[in-house]
Amino acid sequence: MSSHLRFPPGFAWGAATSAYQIEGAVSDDGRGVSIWDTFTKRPGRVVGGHHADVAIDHYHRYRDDVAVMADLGLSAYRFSVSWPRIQPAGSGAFNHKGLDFYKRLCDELLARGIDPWLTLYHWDLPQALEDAGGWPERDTAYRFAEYALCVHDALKDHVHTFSTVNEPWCAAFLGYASGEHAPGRREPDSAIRAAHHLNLAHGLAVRAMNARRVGGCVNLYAITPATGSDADLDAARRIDGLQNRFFLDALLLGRYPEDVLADLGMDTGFIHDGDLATINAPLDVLLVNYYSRFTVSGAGGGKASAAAAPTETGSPWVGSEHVSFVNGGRPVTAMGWEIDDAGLLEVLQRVARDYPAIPLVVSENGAAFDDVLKDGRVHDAERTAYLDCHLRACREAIDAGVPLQGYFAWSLMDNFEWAWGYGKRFGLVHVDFETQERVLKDSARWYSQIIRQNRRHEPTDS
Ligand code: PNW
Repeated sequence: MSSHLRFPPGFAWGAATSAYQIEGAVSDDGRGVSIWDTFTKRPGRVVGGHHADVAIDHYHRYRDDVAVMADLGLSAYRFSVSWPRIQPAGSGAFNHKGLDFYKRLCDELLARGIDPWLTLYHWDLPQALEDAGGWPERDTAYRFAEYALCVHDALKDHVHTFSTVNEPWCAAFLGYASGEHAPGRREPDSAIRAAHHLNLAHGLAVRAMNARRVGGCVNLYAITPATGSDADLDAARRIDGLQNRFFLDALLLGRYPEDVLADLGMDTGFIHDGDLATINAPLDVLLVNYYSRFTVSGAGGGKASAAAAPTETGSPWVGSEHVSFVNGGRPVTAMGWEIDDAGLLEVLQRVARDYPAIPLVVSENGAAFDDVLKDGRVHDAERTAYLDCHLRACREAIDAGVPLQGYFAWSLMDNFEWAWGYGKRFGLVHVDFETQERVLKDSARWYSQIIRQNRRHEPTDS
């Protein structure tokens, strides 16, 4: 078994989740309303009309869930804090009961030797801030920095790494351009403003917190032109620009890519002098979420978006709506996402090559498959194969000199998969959404062995 899946001592072996996808308990202990609470109640927005009022009840079951993590041997757990639990109205009073939940969670993790990696924003904006205009409004970025400072001050002694905004691309373009995600607006120009304000929120928060260890998080794709034609090369440049460089260049170089701004051709008066210097705050680590590769064409003939949305949506590709996504011929997951571990190696090497040196972690990687629970087992060999080949890509990246310091499987447990509801299972751990019973899938057992082989020689583990 995988004898050469060997990683350097101290490598973070993790799994990831996010608050809205797992917690439930949407009215407990003074939590306010988030845009996902509102969005999921609107007809036609989420498959099956699913919402996450209960989700997988992690808010009440966190002790058992941490015990599962300990069983797996995880050395790190990446979770997010629900902003409306901490600040129900998005500004003004902080709710100590909300902070206490995350303190209890961190205490439990630390008692089990698991490092808490805290994400401040995984898409659950307080509804009151959306009512005031949401991410297209500059003020939201300032509100975020206040919230971040509060969480930091309350949890700084508990948390290993703070990260700011999970996947700003999704929050901006699925939330405000395609409308696939909350708040479900289809306003291309607002989405660009949202993207900038999410970047600004990141920079303001990093500077406000002055945390011991802080990171930013981006979701990166490998991108290939369908052919060598000028139209396809241009399509690849555009999609790479919007998906990858708009965020990487801002966070790590302190500028927006000129070609992307030119493609957009919009008034950029909302980008103030000094914003990019703020955004380019020094980071200790970059969190990279990686799932797939896009093959793109400028000649038409493909789909309007790679991640086939389950509901009626617009295009997330502001200013490049003509680009189409074609079949790259690889096997796909239950999401229809092509499996391409070479893309992960490519993405990691690209960041290491094109940007100032910064430690990296793969902060999400994983796959949904049509799991079957039978006799207390889930034989998800496809997921194991997915994790195995992507971990090999991580190993190759390290061999090639990429400063990769950890890997977080998405996700620890089956959960609420956004616009897809409960129909797509990404977990290492199977969850019965009626009884809330947790069962380790075969992939979890396999991952656990890999972790144990690697951690055997760690000083802290002996
Ligand atoms: C990420 N797309 O979401 C998120 O960080 C997780 O919360 C989520 O569960 C996971 O990946 C699996 O989907 C994405 O359409 C959602 O390109 C949609 C897209 C990408 C990432």
